[in-house]
Amino acid sequence: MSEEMKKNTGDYGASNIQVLEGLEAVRKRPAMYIGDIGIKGLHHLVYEVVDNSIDEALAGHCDTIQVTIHTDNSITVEDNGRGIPTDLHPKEKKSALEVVMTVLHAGGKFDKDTYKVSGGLHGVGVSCVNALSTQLIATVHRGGKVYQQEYNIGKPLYDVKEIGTTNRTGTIVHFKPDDSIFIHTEYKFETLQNRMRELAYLNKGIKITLTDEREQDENNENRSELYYSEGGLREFVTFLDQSREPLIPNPIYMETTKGEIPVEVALQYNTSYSENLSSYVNNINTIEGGTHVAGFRRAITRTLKSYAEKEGLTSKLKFDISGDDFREGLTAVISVKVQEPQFEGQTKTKLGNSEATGAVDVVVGEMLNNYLEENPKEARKIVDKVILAATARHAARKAREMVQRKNVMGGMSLPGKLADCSEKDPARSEIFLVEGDSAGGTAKQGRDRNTQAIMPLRGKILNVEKAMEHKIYENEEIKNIFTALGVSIGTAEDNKALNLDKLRYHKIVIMCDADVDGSHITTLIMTFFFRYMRDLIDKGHLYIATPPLYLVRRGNSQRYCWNDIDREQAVAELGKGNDSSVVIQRYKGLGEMNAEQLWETTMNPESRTLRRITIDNAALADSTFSMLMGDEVPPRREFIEKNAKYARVDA
Ligand code: 0RA
Repeated sequence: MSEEMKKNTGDYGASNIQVLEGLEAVRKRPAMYIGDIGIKGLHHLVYEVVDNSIDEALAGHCDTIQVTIHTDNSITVEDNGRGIPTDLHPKEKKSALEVVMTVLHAGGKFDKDTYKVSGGLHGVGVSCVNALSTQLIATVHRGGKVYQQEYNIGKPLYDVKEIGTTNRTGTIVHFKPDDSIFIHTEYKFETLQNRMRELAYLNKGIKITLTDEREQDENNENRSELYYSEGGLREFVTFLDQSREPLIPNPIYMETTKGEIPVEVALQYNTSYSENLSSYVNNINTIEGGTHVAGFRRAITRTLKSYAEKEGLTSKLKFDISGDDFREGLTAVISVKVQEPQFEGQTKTKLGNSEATGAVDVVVGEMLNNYLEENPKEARKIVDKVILAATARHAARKAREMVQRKNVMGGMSLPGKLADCSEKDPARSEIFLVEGDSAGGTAKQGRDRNTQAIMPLRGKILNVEKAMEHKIYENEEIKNIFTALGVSIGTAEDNKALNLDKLRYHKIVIMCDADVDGSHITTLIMTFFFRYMRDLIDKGHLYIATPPLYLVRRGNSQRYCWNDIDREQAVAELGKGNDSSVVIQRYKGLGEMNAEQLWETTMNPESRTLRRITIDNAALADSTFSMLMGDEVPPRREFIEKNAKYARVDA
């Protein structure tokens, strides 16, 4: 403890030393508390602070939360709640505000009335944010007065002080993440936007605004968006399905509390063939599902099945309807609040509390049953779709078995189009999926044949978003991808799990032209992987190559450029003193590069940039893919360039 600290905060007792040790632990192992110290962890700080305000709102004391990104990438979160108490904390003998800000897990503990169910994934509290910030200022409006305390890496700079009077209440937390801890310190509007939007849907009635002071529009106004949902999850489902065609007019919706567990569910059927299920526990996205999801599935299957049987709609079927058939074209969001959630699974996003299964099962069962009874026309549409799914599943199984048989019996007969690498260790092998035979040819000449395999893909591969499953497995290009990668799928109806044991390459790189068609094809291929080989993405095997957009030349000097800013810089530098004779070549296709250029710019592991595809938010990725693959033709190129929600720059 420094002399200065003693001076500033007066008498230091045992509890102070514990506080410092606690915050020291956070700074020593930040990843243990906030997940990582990369872009995710950086954004996590905001979520952590916002979660406290959400709790205050859920307790019924707050309806407005404002989040601001400042020009220096510091953040302010402001709410109109009761304000964090500032009176002396009896045990700690200091202001409650200071305790909340400096003691790990101190959150709302001393307020027993607060129904604390929100909280970040790690639920670590605002003191962690404080420990990881070079500056944090907490301002509280409460009881007619304004109080303030400021901290540096979690340590108070002075005791809580009164700085004025006020006629409102609320809490304002302003913090600047410590750039000696975080690898990235630049906030992404889109990332915060996705979370704030999600929170607004999950907690109807709360107004959340997000303002970015780094970006102004033509009127010199900061970029600012309001997220507010009156309808809660039914609006969330409609949002997720915005580019799909609904099967019934409105989502089926229910909100109630069952055995102390608040349950909110909305579901809609659409004309697509994929399932899009998102689940939340205490506002946390349970990516791995868990007991609440199990309850949901059970209820859907049981209720629809008994309705269909009761109505005599299944009597002519020669095979059983399986659980999967009830889920085709189903978009649903489930949100439960659990007092003491048990999180399990690899990423701790799987709910373990067994009581959630029954609660969700009962709620969904009743809601769906009522709906079916009251809406026979819609009920019939849903059941018809289920029966169609069951019929198609039958055909798909046959088709899958065909692919499988060829893979297994053919003794690894690789596709003729594949130019394999000589390396046999998958960890050191990569495969490039290249758009078009001609670019494929160039890539074959340019590659390192020891470690790089090339597989040209002809034309547009099937749009998996629009095709039924059996069609997918009948598609030549898709069969080739399965065989080349050495990936198989279980043929048993209850086990369509991907088998990656024989995966032949640990890096799978999509390489397409840098034009509109190319990005469309990239998206098609990504969608295919997302729908049918999701595990490959989750395990980090899928990448996008980034060919340059320009070559700037003057005499013997040349420079490749990946964007317009680079290009202007290159033109300025190469043209120095003499602005003539600088030539800019725009690469539209891979085919415009020779083998050497392609190697140098796009394939050479020493100099290329690969983007790894990651899925941060499956529901959003899913609706994004649907949007991209739907009938409208949005600016796909821009979408991919902005390396949207799911692509991340990799070495
Ligand atoms: C505990 C008790 C009370 C308020 C809060 C916590 C509180 C915490 C945060 C964090 C961000 N915004 C917040 N708003 C409120 C109030 C207890 C009372 O007034 O009786």
